[in-house]
Amino acid sequence: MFHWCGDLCTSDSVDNEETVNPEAIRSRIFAALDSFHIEIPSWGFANTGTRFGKFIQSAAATTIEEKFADAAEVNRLTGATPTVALHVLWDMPNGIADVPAIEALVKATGVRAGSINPNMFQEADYKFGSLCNPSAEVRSKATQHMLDSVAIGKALGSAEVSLWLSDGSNYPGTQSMRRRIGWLQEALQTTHDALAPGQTLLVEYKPFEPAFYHTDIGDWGMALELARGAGPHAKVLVDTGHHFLGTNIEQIVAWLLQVGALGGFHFNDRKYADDDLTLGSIDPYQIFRIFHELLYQQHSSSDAALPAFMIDQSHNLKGKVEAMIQTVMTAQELYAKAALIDQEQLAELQDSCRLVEAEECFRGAFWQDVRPLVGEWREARGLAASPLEALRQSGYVEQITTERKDKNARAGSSYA
Ligand SMILES: [Mn+2]
Repeated sequence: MFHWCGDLCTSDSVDNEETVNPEAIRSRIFAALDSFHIEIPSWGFANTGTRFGKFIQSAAATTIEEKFADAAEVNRLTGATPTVALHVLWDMPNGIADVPAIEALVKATGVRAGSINPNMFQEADYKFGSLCNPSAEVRSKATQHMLDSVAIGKALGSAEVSLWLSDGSNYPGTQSMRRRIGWLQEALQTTHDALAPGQTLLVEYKPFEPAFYHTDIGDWGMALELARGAGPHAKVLVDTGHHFLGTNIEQIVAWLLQVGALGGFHFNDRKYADDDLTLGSIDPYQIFRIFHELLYQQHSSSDAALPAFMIDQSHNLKGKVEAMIQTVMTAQELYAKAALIDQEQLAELQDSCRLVEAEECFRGAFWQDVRPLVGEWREARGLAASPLEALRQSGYVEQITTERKDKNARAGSSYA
């Protein structure tokens, strides 16, 4: 008789039925969670909204100090978010001159600077593109900003410079897609040449929005080709929301792992487009399938380093700190589930084309409720079993609401 649990099962001599070995499950989950870290974005704590307007929250972070404080609170409660992604425009408006201020915050909060995200969109000059702008002057300004971002990353000891390019066009024939490819290749090679040892250039793709006819890095094939052309320290970043509906994202992940080109993830969930909803809120099975590919890689190659896991979400209805903690908890739960798949047993079933059994081996892990064991892992690591409950008890959200509500009340919610 087939059981999903593979080497997590133990034979029971009385009725010759196998039962799950709780110790084996516990140690599998603990080992997976010990190596699981996920980066949180500074912009996830600030006021955001929809394309129609911002929804101001009384507790939203209004300064970089407040963003670091919120990130530190998430890390204190989850123990899994040691770094915060920074956006140069929003967090370091004076560029490299802001490095000492960030260093002071790192020292004060214990949260390190994570990926550096250049600003390639919020500038009047970038109306027709940044690195792909037909104007050589604008391209050169954008390339210089990439180099500044590399210098910021170097100064902060941050491993990734993460490029999301919003360049594209809205109408056929209005731009030369061919010439823009060449400009982009040139800019990424220049950026790559400036990387310090240990720095990685991440190239993110997106099929549409804000441009609606073509985007200059539209899919993973374009991103891969650009990364390869730039050099060995450029890799592809997969944002789970940046695909057309129905795209097999875990297959893209499998390919990028196979060719050694997967640099990182921006996790989020969506129902329709790039909705930036909470990870796993719409389709937890998809994140599980992606995690399986990563764990397969770890299993099949002992020296395989995990790519950078990052969250790219913006919550405009949920409370921001609460939603971030919920996200981290969901990521840990799905990662723990994926770690329960018995890779050897699955490979055997796949090789002998025992389709239903293979599928049961796979989805059997998904259907395990790992939450109690994830809670046990937290307690074993000196954390609260439920970070969400601990947040409620801490009074942190009430405290920041009091401190920030006047400043947020003055913030405008309109884009007009
Ligand atoms: Mn992203």
